Amino acid sequence: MNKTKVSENGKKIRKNWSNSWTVLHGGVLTFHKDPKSPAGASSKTNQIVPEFTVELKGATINWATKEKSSKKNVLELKSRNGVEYLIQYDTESIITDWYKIITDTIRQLDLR
Ligand code: I3S
Repeated sequence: MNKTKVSENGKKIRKNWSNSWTVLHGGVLTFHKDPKSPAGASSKTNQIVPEFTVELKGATINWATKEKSSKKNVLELKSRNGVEYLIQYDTESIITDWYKIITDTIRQLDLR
């Protein structure tokens, strides 16, 4: 998916969209650099490098409004510690699946 951070502690950050492989495990969303992109390619190994993680406990997820991005199929993820991300993918069925699984995960974590 494509993702960018948009704000941190209420402060707006300049968008920097980049492509990543996304894994959800144990209530944590991890973005990995695409190993095929120059940023993800390692000189010695073929490993998929983790870029950053988002703890879903206490987070919120919504479809982003048009004002947030001109791209289609954009999700807005706000972490409990006040960092906001946009997540985007052109294939609607795939981003919709992510929306559902992230929503369900947040709900499950809130029940604990
Ligand atoms: O919200 P903005 O400022 O329209 O976001 C666009 C910019 O971040 C732009 O980069 P520059 O900061 O170099 O202008 C990005 O290339 C665009 O992708 C951003 O807009 P979208 O609508 O694609 O999220």
